[in-house]
Amino acid sequence: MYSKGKRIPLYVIATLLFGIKTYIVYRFLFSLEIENSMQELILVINPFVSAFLIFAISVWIKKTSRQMKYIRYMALIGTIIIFANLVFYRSFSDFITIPQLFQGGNVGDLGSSILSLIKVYDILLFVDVIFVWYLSKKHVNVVTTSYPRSGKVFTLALSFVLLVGNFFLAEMERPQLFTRAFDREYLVKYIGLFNYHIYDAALHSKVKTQHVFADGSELPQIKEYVKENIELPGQSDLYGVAKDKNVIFISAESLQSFVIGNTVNGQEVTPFLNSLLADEDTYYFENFYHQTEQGKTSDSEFLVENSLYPLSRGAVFFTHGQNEYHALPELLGEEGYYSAVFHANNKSFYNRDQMYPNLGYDYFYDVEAYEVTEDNSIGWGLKDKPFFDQSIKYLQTLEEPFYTKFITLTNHFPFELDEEDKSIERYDSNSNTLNNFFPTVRYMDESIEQFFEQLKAAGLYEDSIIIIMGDHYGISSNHNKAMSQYLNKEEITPYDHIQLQRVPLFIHIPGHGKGEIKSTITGQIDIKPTILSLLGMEVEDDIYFGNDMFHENRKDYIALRNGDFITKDYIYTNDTCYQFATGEPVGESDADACQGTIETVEKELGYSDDIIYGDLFRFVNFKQAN
Ligand code: GP9
Ligand code: MN
Repeated sequence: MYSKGKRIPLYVIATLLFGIKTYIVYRFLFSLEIENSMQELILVINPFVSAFLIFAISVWIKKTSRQMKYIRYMALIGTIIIFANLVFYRSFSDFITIPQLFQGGNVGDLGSSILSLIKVYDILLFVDVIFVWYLSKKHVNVVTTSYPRSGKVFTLALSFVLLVGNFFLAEMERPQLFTRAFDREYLVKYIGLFNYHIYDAALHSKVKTQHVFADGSELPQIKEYVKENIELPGQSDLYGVAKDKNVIFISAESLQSFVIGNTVNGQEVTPFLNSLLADEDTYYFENFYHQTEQGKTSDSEFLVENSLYPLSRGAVFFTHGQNEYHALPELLGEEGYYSAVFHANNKSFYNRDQMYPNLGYDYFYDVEAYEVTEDNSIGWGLKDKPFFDQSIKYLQTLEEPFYTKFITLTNHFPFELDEEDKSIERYDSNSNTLNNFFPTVRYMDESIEQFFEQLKAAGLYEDSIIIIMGDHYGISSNHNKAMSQYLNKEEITPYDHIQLQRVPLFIHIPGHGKGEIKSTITGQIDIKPTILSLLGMEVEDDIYFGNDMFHENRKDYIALRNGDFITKDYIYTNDTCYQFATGEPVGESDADACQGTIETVEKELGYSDDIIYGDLFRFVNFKQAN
């Protein structure tokens, strides 16, 4: 019926359509940074290479119906993978990893967030699938392929040649792409989403084996590194100022430093926190960076409690919740502190119900401890004001001294807020996310102010120190255009992007009287040693990577999880060394300015990873604190 000449193999059609679609998604829906024409070329090529690799296998399937079925299902599965990554990307500016998939529970809990991440036009992603489906059912004779053996071998060889060519170009443009692999965006950009997932799967099984084979032989080297590079001689001036006091730690959801002291529509965004800037009992660190990755809030918790880095993939709370740790709640517990976390979310979110006892927490007041109604909740759940309100009665029953952590929730993407809770107007830009951010930040600011008052009324204030920390960014680089408008900048440069990773850190010590604004470069890795020092506790032979933030001789860099870093003189990101003060790239004469720190940071992150992947603390006999 059909002449031979009219045949167009379905695998070719599917490759072309799928390739074009993938390219469009890369180019217009993921905000991948394209720096030169070589990168652009690789980005055009890799969708077709991956698609060809997947669909061309079908030439080996003899039975027509099976061949057709294989192509249709591959088109469907491939599209679902793109779609899932797209939804994930809209929230996290990142790509899915296998450990993230095992956090399925979390995704379910996202609820309204998920819906706001899906766009009507996403349905267009499935148009080619439907077309391929139709051809494979209705025009089987035109699109089916039956090559002789040599044709099959040729097709297979061609797909490998294309793949190798793609990898070759990628490696040329980005040496060590596969070995360093700090950054998933690079991988997707250079080898494509599908090859990235294969790479991720291989990495994941490597992690699993690492645990089995670790025997602690790396420990002496790591201990030596900590002794030589991290441990500091003597104490800071603030050593012991909060001896025996309660510690109240507030993890402020998605709070970034750019709102502090700033206004929107002529109104202060955070009047209460701003009042602390000038407060004589408060230290504010203006150059304090979050160091989180995919595990967001839980990564910030991990940094705070352990002074270890979270992982570059997945949430370490989830992937390594069973490990041995030597965390702050445990150490404080040895000194007679009672410890508790207050957070009105499901206890299993981020595996907290497993991780908290493992870190040494005595109690977790999760959502079950709170009265949550339709009226007092929004977005992710209980609003911050009723959250603090309802927490006070529990706090009053705790044995003192206590170490407590309060994790707020209202200022979470997509930053929903009831009209009655809005004290300031939304911003006006092309990003609803940024627009809505300001009123919810203000709401959180008010809730913290109210909490201070309640602590005073409950008689707990005087005997406590209160630490307020932003957990991670709330506005991702997807909103750079709106952000540049808000910040009155022409564009958000890679340097600006790093500076936007600053989150507020307040240390409030009632009655202290010496508070000030500090510009020391600090980060979440420093919280554990800082709290220990404020409480006047020395822990011998601990293994950690941060320093007391008040110590004069502290290490002079803060490493971000992707290997970027900040020192008082330089910011290193995107393979470029920028002057800290001006944001200009360093000149020729200073070309190597960042080199030494690049190596130290890589080593340090590597050691931290070794500890976690190998569960190395199971081989250490930590001494008791004294
Ligand atoms: C979840 C809350 C938010 O309980 O801490 O987590 P995030 O999405 O910010 O990582
Ligand atoms: Mn968070």
